[in-house]
Amino acid sequence: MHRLSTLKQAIRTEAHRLGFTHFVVSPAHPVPHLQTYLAWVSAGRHADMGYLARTDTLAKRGDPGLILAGCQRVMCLAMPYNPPHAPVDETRPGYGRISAYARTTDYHLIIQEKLNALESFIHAQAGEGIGFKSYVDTGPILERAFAAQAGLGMFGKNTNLIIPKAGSYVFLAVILTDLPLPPDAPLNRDPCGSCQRCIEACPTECIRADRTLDAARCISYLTIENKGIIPDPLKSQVGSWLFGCDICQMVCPHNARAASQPGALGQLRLPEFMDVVEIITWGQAEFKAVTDDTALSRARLRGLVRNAAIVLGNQREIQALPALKTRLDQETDPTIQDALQWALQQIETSTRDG
Ligand code: B12
Ligand code: SF4
Ligand code: SF4
Repeated sequence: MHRLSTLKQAIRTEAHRLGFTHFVVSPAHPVPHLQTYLAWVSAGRHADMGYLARTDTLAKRGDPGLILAGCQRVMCLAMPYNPPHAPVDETRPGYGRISAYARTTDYHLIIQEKLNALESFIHAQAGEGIGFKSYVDTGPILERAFAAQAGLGMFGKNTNLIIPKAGSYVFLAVILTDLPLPPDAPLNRDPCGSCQRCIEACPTECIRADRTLDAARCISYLTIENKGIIPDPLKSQVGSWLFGCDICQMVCPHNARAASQPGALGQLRLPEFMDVVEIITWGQAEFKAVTDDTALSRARLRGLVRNAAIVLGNQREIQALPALKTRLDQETDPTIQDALQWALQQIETSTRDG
């Protein structure tokens, strides 16, 4: 036991050196809050994110031993990213907003490399025979639930994991292992009390009372994961969000003092507001040049052009009419055509009425 406590401390120190600000260890069994997850999926709240409901991934979410034979612990790590700077209601005509997490080189790439380095460190310390499987975001594992179970933070009403004093602008990562490191205890506190700010501020009212989301209505889902047409009533709720949404975190008092983070995720590569008229004119080459190796590449060109049109429609941006019309003349993709037509209609109606 003593040897494992010493090893755990050495791993924590190395994790900090690699840029993770928090490191805790959770037992792998039983899986925390699995029933909440299963009920969420059964109710279809995962929208079109089919990977969340596949039978094989459901089984793995229920038993980390199906991912790593003999899995005993889930090491949970957090790495903060730069918070948004402009106020929550700031709109810049002709510009769309991108969520704070997406402004550096894609965190999946950076953090996975650091997880590999941490695994190598543990192998060097404790022997090559130790089993690992690490994930950042993309694995079939309830990252937030394990992190909460080991006291890394607490679930807020906005469903994000909130770390005391640090807030929620953090990425989570996990390393499953067969090494029986001493586990950490949960915090067992509610970070919210009577606060409801995120629920009141969410434009699409998708935050549910049981601390889950109706993902189909969340702007983050609509602008990133949803590959098809955004329903008209939700288009207006997207506001100026070009990629992702930070509103429920921006209004959260736990993030009031979130500090700019130096270093671990590298330089900011994208601005907080991007020129959406320009994006309307983009082809694959321009898209690739700007978004390569950033999280924005996940939306693909068609997603980003769709979102840019919706932002312009919401802003009633008259200057954008020529670009929108030119693109519509050339466009063959029905999802983009729909967004362009909607934007033109919004702008033309407002010009007529105003
Ligand atoms: C699918 C997904 C989404 C979906 C659905 C989000 C959701 N809230 O369910 C969409 C596309 C909308 C999304 C959006 C965002 N996401 Co996302 N997403 C995921 C992903 C891949 C799975 C989440 C999931 O399983 N959801 C289903 C719900 C039911 O499960 P859950 O989130 O674990 O929720 C648990 C709690 O509700 C808990 N619970 C319920 N009641 C109670 C009560 C108590 C007291 C407790 C303790 C727990 C509890 O039980 C649930 C089951 O574990 C995770 C990575 C991962 N593998 O976990 C990232 C992840 C959650 N996303 C992340 C981020 C950064 C975001 C965005 C901020 C990005 C952005 N700026 O646009 C937004 C935030 C939106 C929001 N308010 O949640 C981070 C969150 C970091 C954090 N501090 O929490 C994660 C962990 C990725 C990462 N590795 O860093 N995301
Ligand atoms: S990310 Fe935006 S749309 Fe999604 S729950 Fe938070 S405020 Fe609502
Ligand atoms: S805004 Fe208030 S209710 Fe929402 S997560 Fe933060 S503290 Fe909780």
